[in-house]
Amino acid sequence: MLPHFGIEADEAKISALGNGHINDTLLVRWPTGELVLQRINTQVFKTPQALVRNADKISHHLCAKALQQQYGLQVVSPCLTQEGELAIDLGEQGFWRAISYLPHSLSIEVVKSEAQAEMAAKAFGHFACALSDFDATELEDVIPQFHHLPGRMEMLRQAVQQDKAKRLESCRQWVDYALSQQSLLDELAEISPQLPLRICHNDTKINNMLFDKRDMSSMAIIDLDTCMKGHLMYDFGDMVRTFCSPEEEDSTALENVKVRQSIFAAICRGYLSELAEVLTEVEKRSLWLGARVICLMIGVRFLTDYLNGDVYFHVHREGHNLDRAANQFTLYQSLLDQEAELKACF
Ligand code: NDG
Repeated sequence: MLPHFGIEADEAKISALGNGHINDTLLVRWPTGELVLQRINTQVFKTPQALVRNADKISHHLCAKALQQQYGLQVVSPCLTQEGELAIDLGEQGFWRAISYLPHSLSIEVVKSEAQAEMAAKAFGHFACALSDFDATELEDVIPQFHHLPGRMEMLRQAVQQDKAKRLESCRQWVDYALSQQSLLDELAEISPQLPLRICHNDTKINNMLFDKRDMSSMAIIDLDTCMKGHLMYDFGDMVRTFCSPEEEDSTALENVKVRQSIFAAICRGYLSELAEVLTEVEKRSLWLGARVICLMIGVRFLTDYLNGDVYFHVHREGHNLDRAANQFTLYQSLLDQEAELKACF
């Protein structure tokens, strides 16, 4: 597929890039250039053309803002094919698109300090702010009901019932735990209708923010693929989920998996420094709920995929999805255990 992007195959050096669970991401370097190539997982993204169109619109909007100097981060932009398209569909060989590579960029898996957390949260807040005047009807829903806890709980129940991979016995404890958190659904049902729909990133993991490796300043927000209309509490929640734990998402050292209060406070400071004027009072109140929902929901999704036989998330070892689920439920429980202290950070 390289020639479609104007690259001579025998001149190219290709290496795997990042730690994504869904798409295959490659860094391609050749004597006169470099770019990032991605094979979109079309099992997950059923309408990949809509995905590349969405990402293109978002990056255009951000580039325009950068020109007006209202957006201080760099923007990853699509690189068109030789045919002038946003992607190339090679059937059995995959649906491919290319995006610009930002030199000197670096992604991290675990937040090291409050300063790092605050900087990244500020960058995600800045991103949301820059998109606050983007016409939401321009974006297509690439994964309908993506952050929809009731639907995700239902999928877990179905997976339990079907027990396709015959794994239920090995994870019953976690299934019971997840299903016992039903009261969160009532809280959600009460608050969700009061929240405005905004353009959200929807995957604000720490590794979706690039740092400049020369001075570790914030450089860019990447992975625009799940940008859709939604509630900002989930973007806040995904930062809490991925910044606050001192362990990676799949670590089995559960005794270390907990929410670091100082990092939580740093996220609140950074995010609200950009968005305090934009968020409604109800949205501000919803942030605490967003943190709990996201941690529980990602645990539910990993557990469901484990029961279904690892058909959604890439796995690299036996029981990988179960390890991830146990880790995320442990983090969720740590949020509940520290409720009073964490709520005091807002
Ligand atoms: C992937 C998921 C994201 C999830 C994350 C967990 C999609 C499209 O993995 O939702 O939170 O690390 O499912 N993306 O990025």
